[in-house]
Amino acid sequence: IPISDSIRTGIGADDLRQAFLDNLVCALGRLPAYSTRHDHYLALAMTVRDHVMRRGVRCFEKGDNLLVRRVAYFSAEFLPGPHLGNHLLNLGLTESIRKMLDGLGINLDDLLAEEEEPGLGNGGLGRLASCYLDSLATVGVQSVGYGIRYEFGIFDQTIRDGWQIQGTDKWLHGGNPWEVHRPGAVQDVMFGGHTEPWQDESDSPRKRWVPSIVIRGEAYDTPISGYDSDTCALMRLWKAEAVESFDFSAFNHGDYDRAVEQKVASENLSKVLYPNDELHRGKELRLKQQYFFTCCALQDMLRILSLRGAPPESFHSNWAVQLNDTHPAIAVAELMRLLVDQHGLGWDVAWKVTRSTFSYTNHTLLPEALERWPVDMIGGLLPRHLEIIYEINARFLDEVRAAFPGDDERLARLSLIDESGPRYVRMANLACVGSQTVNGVAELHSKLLRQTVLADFAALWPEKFTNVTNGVTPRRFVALANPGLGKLLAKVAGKNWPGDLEKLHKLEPHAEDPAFRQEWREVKLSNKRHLASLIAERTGIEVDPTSLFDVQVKRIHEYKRQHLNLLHVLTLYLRLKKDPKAEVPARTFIFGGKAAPGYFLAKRIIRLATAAGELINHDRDIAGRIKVVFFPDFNVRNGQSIYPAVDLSEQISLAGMEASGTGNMKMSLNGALTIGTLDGANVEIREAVGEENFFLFGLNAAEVPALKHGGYRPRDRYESDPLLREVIDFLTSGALGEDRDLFQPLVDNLLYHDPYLLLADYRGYLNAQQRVSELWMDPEAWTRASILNTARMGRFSSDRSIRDYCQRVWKVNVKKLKK
Ligand code: 26Q
Repeated sequence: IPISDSIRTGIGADDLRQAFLDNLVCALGRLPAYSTRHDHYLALAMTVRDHVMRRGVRCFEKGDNLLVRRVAYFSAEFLPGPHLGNHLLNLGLTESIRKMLDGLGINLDDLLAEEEEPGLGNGGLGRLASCYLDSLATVGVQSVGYGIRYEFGIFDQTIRDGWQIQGTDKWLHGGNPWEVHRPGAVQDVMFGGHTEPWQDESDSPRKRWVPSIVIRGEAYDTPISGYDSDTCALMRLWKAEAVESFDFSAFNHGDYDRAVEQKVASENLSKVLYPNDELHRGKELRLKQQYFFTCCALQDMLRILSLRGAPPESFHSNWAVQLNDTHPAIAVAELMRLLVDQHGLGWDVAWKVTRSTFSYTNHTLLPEALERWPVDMIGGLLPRHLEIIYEINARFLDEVRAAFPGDDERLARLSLIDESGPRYVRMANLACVGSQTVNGVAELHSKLLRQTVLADFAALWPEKFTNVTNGVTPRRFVALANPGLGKLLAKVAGKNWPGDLEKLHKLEPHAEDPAFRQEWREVKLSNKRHLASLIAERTGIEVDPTSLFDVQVKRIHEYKRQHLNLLHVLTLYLRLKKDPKAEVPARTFIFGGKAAPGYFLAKRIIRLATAAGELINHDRDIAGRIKVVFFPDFNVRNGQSIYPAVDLSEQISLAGMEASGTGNMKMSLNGALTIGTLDGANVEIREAVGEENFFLFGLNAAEVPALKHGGYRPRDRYESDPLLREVIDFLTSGALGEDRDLFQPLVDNLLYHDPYLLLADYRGYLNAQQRVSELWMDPEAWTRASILNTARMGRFSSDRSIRDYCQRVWKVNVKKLKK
């Protein structure tokens, strides 16, 4: 049966209108006269989804005919952001849809505002996964993003009395028009029980897993369109359900309570996203989630393989799997189990297939973030996997012994099992051993990975290691978020710039043109006006759109050093109080980001930002020359309103701590200048935009361990620097609210531990901020630097990252760029 065209996916004005009204009436059952804005949003989303689905189905058919190798991106998190506007941009339908709706008296922007974003991730890692699906579709790679359909995503943040309050994310409550449930793609997932030996027909010894629990995975598909492309990626998320036979057997025996309990326990598996990033706690439910989705995904991939008529031995030529950090690393053992136990392959063949399938991306050097699971927990939940992990380990350690005879310490470090105390399975080691390629996410990070956490693996297999610097999609974060800038870019770089971001280099000569600079400033100012009105609406704070917008938005973490930023804010405040004539250009400090609910100091940092705002924003002596805003509920949608309005991008993590950062790229692409350390991708951004267009400060990654091991005493810095002493004392002076003890924990941490070396970098940061103020007072020079930032950031498109992965990691072909 051919995939035909129809009115449903026509692009003429009448087709679009008919499709929209049909969806409103036939699919939603609404009387147009009584329909609500939300109904209109749903009807439009369904109309647009039809277009994307048709592409998706055609593209899948082509991939199967040509037997192309597909990419499966395994990630416990995705943060796609609102879909509607993005699809319209990708399909080139924005204007015709707007006109069609106008004809019905409906405003497109109102409908765009109706969409709830899927907050199925914590931050950078989840957003990166979504940028990559966008780029996979754009550069024409067949791909599936496999993950979990959390019923409750990352919490909603509100600020009450200056404190973060967590609310429940209810993204599915208004209905989700973007997903399609696929009852045909259901999978069973086993847990618990024991294993037992058996013999097959040829008398070979085999193992069988007899589980104590089975849970069902239901597939929900969300199509992800590409820009100017007929390829479409798929995000396939798994929802946990009870297996009916199980409840019914208990139910039939009259054990109603047990049946219900079983059902609830099963469904709990995909209920909620864990809201902590960068801190690993050995929570069993989290391990269940990880196994659940990778097990569903691998079985699904084997099913698709057999639809192609290909044997399981050819798994790796049909699929490349990318592990987004170690969260899905249990998949290495699971694929072995499926190939050996279910499909009867010999160990050696299965191991070759497995190792040729997986690649592993590391996103962190923080030791507290490295995943380890108690051996007993894995043994209880996944007894067969523990056996397989032991077998992989035994064979691997034989290999190591041959390469490094007698080196027992090395053996202990490389082992998949940490035996230094209670025994743990080290997921990063499992991922390294089971992968073809291992990469970090920025040049510096990849280098440090090879030198520190994964040094032993890098010594063993240097050729496995590579770097792929992160990127961001210019569709969502420039074209959609900043249409004013988009228009300007189209004029000088051609209208296809979002599909070929290196074209932005064409901007460079225009940096010298005063008339162009004027236009550039007007775009920025208008974005800042828009953000100022959002700030007023959300916080009640009035800010001056002509002031310097100094922005730090990202998860709240000590290593990201939002509190260093706040020390600067308060230093400026104290200076203005003492010397009202001081030449301090007007600035608006904007903070945003969620703190993990159990992260005490992160919550105090938020409280410090709001306390600084309460004090400074109302101080008559300051008269609005500086303002401090905490923008609540930073997420993808809010990011799209914030990034275009940034003048100064704060990227001030302690060197060696931020694997890459991606907000740094989003801001600089939108014409912000960066104040930052030599950390993560900042290093490459500075190289790209030119050191004269970047405000550098701080220790570098080599100096950090040197200082720490040399007996760093933060208290000495405090004693010897009067400005520093003044500002630290101010925190507990009572001026920041009646409760003097509020910030004592932060102060104690800084004075007696200072693990992220704020006091060491304080002076350098102040000096860099002084240079910022000076350049800001020369608007022409500032604008020139701003234009050059955008012009030179083309290499940070996620399209480039994906091309790198295709070449260096997955070995799949991509479309050539159009001339
Ligand atoms: C692990 C185990 C149990 C519970 C939660 C987690 C968990 C969840 C999320 C651990 C880590 C994360 C997220 C990490 C993350 O977002 N890392 C960021 O990844 C970005 C994309 O590569 C980088 O740009 C950032 O530098 C890095 O911090």
